[in-house]
Amino acid sequence: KRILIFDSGVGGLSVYEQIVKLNPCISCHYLFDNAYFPYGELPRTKLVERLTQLLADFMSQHPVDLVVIACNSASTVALEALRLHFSIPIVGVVPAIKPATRITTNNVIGLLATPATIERIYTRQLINEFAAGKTVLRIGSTELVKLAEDKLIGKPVALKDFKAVLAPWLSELASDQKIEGKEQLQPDTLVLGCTHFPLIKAEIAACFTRPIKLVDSGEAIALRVKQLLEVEQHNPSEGVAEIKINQAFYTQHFSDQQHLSALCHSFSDYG
Ligand code: DGN
Repeated sequence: KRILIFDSGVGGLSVYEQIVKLNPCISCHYLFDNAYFPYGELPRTKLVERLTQLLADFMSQHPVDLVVIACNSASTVALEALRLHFSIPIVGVVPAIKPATRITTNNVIGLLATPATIERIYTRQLINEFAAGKTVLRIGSTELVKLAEDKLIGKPVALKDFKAVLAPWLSELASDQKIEGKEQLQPDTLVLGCTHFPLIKAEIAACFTRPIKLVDSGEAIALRVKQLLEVEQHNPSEGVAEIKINQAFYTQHFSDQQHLSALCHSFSDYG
């Protein structure tokens, strides 16, 4: 079985890692759209159009059985359109709000994502549906995405830059946390709502002096891929071959045995 994992940058590698752990026999293409990075800042119509073209173009040359949109910024806005356009299963990655509601003990959850994911109607609906009665605080950050990219290509990253982003959640007594004279509780659980963020889990955790739980969607996605591929084995898909366009994007094929660190190496070589 062959799958395509897609992101605008290297963030989807955190999802790739979980997918191959649970599905060791599949073979993966990893496609990332550097030309339009970061996706968090693109308008909706542009993003849908770009994704549809890229995927169609790629799959016309490399047929796959399933696609994972390993990007919350893209999945929260384009999933429905992509599922309508393509006939193979398309799995999206969205913030793990629901699992976080089962993990929090003080009922305060912090959602950390790109500014676009934070603003999406889809994200608001997730919160309304699954986190009723809980407090969900939000930080949207492109800076953290850049720090994750830097870390992966081996550039030094400083903890103070992470702390600057997470500052609103680092102090128990910050005056801006007071609501009607009452101190608002700080999150005890953070949802990593961007696929870049599991790659900087250690740095995020190191910013906190209190115990903090970090939740991401990687494992759930890996499980979903496994279920869908099992079904697919009984109903083989035809693959898709649609419009052929000629746009600048980077693509590389990896064998199933390669590990994340080897992949990252390939990426930095790739430029
Ligand atoms: N990794 C993407 C996400 O999960 O939202 C964000 C990448 C970007 O384009 N900023």
